[in-house]
Amino acid sequence: MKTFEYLLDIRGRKGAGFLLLLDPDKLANENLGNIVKHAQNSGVDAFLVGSSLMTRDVFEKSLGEIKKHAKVPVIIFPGSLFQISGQADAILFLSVLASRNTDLIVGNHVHAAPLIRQHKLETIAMAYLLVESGKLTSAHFMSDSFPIPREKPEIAAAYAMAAEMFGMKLVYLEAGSGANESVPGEMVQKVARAVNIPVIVGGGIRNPEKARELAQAGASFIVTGNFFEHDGNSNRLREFAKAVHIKQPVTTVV
Ligand code: 1GP
Repeated sequence: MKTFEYLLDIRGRKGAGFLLLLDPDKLANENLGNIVKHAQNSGVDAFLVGSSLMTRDVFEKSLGEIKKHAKVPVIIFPGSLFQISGQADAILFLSVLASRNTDLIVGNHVHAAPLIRQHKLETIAMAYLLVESGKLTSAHFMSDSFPIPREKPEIAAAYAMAAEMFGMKLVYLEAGSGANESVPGEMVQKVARAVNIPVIVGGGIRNPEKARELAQAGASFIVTGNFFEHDGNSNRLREFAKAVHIKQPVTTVV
């Protein structure tokens, strides 16, 4: 099964999918195997791998380690052209639609395309939309994108419609890693109702209640990264997964 079909299947069976973002720049290689095993035993549906800024040359090595232990798909969520590898199952072929830098809308993609084709890597075309989140995050800064105002869900919905009309397969509503505030539920709802393609929501999600609220608002996939990079939080992965899987009975959401 292709990775995108797998994601659609997860959404169909579980109501929404739980994606864990692994940032190779922040995680020590020797810990990755245990993180991956624990995460998938806890109900994580797929791994996203990427970073808005790599300060160490560890992308390939980390990806190899993650892939070695992963039973669920490993999907590159590229922060730059340096994050392309044939070791992954798929790559989010993302366009920062509201960027002021044309290379991030379509430009880097031209350089990436022949390499992706050479690796026979599955591409999942995705609109990446930055949403105002209470602080300037790395994602906002690096993507040279005006964030969509929080109280203007109709702007996000219009971007999502345009993405769908372009033939994109996913829309990512991004508050930015470590955001003060996650994407508003009202915006998620408006976007999810405006398009037929799945909506991914991430950035600043730090508790299962918020994850569930956003899944119930219409997010097809919830992404967390930062929260699980902190010591002790990994024992809460199962709680998050249960909260996101809105079609499954939830017994212990605290
Ligand atoms: C970042 O949306 C993801 O691209 C995850 O954000 O690290 O805040 O969970 P957090």
